Amino acid sequence: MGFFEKIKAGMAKTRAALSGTLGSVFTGFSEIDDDFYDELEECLILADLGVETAGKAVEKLKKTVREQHLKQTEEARQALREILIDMLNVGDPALNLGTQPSVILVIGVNGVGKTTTIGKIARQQVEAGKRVLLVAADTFRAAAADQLEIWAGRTGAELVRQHEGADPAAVVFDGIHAAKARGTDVIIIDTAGRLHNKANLMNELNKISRIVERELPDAAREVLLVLDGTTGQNGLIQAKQFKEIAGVTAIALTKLDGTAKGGIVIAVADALQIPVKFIGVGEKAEDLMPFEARAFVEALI
Ligand SMILES: Nc1nc2c(ncn2[C@@H]2O[C@H](COP(=O)(O)OP(=O)(O)OP(=O)(O)O)[C@@H](O)[C@H]2O)c(=O)[nH]1
Ligand SMILES: [Mg+2]
Repeated sequence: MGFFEKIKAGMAKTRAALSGTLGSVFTGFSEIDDDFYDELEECLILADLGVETAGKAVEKLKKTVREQHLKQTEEARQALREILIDMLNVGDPALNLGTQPSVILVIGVNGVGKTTTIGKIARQQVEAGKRVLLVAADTFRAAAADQLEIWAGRTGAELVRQHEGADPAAVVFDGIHAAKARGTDVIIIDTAGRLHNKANLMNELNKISRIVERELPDAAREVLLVLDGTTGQNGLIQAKQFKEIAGVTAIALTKLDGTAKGGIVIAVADALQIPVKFIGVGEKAEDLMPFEARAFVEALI
């Protein structure tokens, strides 16, 4: 399956929902008038762009229609595509892995798909010829490290883990030293999503960040926030909190295969101004796609 087909298949539920609603807006109205804009905005909100982002997109469309004297709704469809692509382009969509080693710190609340996403990224990096080390800094549950170990075995990545309840920052310290000794290219750190409270989580993430900074001051670093695409606007609230406490540099949206509300990708990029770098479209190792704004929007609209 090609890249475009894969996005289309992964986003099938969103596409089905949108082709019904958006399709009837673009074909049902013969001219671009207020009713057209109202209906369009409603469709975008339903697809989970959110009130704010949908409103912004429609305002931009009105401006383009005015400036370019567009008359046909089909022309408006083309213009909307370009507007949404533009709204998604908020930074470099590629991972910054320019140093050896480089570090990806993966964060997010429990169950969103952090560990699975790490396994999928490991697979891509190993396939690209990189030496990858997974660090099990989710020491909250023993099963978390076991799950990461399975992914390491499956993808050909290496693993550093300790016992349940170990200090996550100490595991990261171990991982970095192992990476330096072994000539690792990419270190990927798994963290706990479930902690007693927000202050606790913040302390732990801070501590891990400080260790990385101290031990690898010149390394390229990504702080990848994983969000469950099916949680919609709630995920967005979570994301804003993480952005505040953890200096997020990149976002992965998972489980888009399971939702008709894939427009959340646009809402997240627009609201946070942080690039979406991956989308998850299934549970298997190959079901993670590097994000490409144009292919994404063209698959949707
Ligand atoms: N359909 C689908 N399922 C996914 C996707 N990504 C992850 N999952 C599933 O979501 C569930 C949770 O994934 P995990 O990777 O364990 O999530 P986590 O964030 O590490 O969870 P904790 O370690 O408990 O915080 C698993 O059943 C995964 O298979 C995706 O893109 N699509
Ligand atoms: Mg996990």
